[in-house]
Amino acid sequence: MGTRMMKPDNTSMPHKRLVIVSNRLPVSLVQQAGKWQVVSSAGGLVTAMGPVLRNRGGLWIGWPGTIGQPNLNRLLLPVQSTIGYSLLPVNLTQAEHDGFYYGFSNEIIWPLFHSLQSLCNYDPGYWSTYQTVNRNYADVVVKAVGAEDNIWIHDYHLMILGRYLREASVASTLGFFLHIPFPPPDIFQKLPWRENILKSLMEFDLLGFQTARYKRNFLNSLRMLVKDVEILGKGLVNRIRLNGKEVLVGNFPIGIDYKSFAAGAVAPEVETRVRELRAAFPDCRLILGVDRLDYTKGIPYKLQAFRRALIRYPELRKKVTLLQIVVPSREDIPQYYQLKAEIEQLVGEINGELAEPGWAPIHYMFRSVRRTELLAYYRAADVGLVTPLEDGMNLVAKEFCASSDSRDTVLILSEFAGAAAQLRGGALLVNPYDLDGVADAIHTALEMNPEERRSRMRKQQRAIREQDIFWWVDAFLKAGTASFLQDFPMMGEALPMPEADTWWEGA
Ligand code: ADQ
Repeated sequence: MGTRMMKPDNTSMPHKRLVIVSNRLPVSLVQQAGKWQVVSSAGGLVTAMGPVLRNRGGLWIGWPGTIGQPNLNRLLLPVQSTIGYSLLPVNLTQAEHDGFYYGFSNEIIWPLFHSLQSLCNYDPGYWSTYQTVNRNYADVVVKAVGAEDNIWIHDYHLMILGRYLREASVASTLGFFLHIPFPPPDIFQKLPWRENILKSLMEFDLLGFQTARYKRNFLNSLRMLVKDVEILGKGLVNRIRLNGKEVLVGNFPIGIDYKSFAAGAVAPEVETRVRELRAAFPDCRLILGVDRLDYTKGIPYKLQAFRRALIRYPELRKKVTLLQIVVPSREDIPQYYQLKAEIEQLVGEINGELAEPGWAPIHYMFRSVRRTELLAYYRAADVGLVTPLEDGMNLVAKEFCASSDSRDTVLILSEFAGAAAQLRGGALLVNPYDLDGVADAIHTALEMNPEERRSRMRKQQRAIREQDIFWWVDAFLKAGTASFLQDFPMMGEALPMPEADTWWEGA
């Protein structure tokens, strides 16, 4: 792209090797009973990248989840033949990991990019470690790649990696995808290192955001903070021109492995578990919340909105239970363990205030659950309640719909989740800060007639099925090929994309 444009990528040519770089490798090294074990991660991204990496003889670079182990390469060797692609570990010291991951990434970028700037801790030491660690990643990448490789870098941990790669004369095509939101310019500009980050992002050839809104926020920040930047193209995809270089920027909503959720949800062991769960809550409709422990997920607001629903609509008492699963996460950061305490206090308060013999309004679990169990919860529920204050996409919302076999369940979804752009035709959209509004949506969901429930769920399932995780990988990779770019009309026009009507959300 731009000056580093790739050769046309058509079927007569071999695919270029794909190199993925992310904070974590798709496997972790863990020590169990004195022995090192390689544990795979089963996330959608790993599932979707697997076939592409295998076909292209790919490579994944990242941190293997362990500190101070000198033989990382040797320990990772055996698993590579099983997964069918190569793994290259980045070694980090404890101090590097703490300043980079807990510090800069999760005490500055995470809250700021979720528009919660009052939670940021702008420690200059964190910035210095973030640069050091991005340089460490660059050192590993530089030694492993050639000019013909396509490199796809993931997420907010590695936003300045492109700069170090270019400084080391890496000429490969560099793509970057941001999994979290990009904030509006008046929030982004609070970041002391804002120009550095924006200019570093401009070292990539292709930038991907989850939604049109985040892409627009990014472009507006560029306009505001970077001199001489030109933004070309309207609507679906844009080109950014700066100092003679062109960068392509688009929005690619991440999906899930739809078929695997739909099929998994009707497996016999899940059916059995669904029956047990329903029997455990006799005569009660179930509202389900599944969230990682994180202040962006809006769990305290959700609990309060549920309390409002029980107060505004007393007929719901003893007829409905909120099953709230919270998955442990980042508990070393003060805001996270404070949040856990706040949630537990609220659950106690609400149950204390409203419980009646044989019925507690909230059933709360703080643990990670196995996939069979998760699917059973998705299926057993009548209503999914997903109310983040801000969320890049929110895969739980999509997984809940994909697992809804009977299709007559209702999703209540925050309008501030990226997923709202695709699911707005079917989900009941709410403002998570509006406690009465969410309470009313809970009531509406429970009152809705089965026909409407089914028709709404069908719409959501179609959207999630059509733009699944495989579609997402394909869409991003296609956007980075010269053959695709050559089809673009000249700048200034609205740029057509393949499958344009399903590809992009409305802006
Ligand atoms: P997350 O903030 O982690 O991801 P989310 O998209 O909801 O949020 O994904 C959570 C994942 O954890 C889901 O795939 C879910 O199945 C899994 N999970 C949920 N509950 C679990 C449980 N109890 N036990 C085990 N696993 C559980 C970030 C961004 C999101 C974006 C994704 C992908 O913050 O906005 O959607 O990346 O880009």
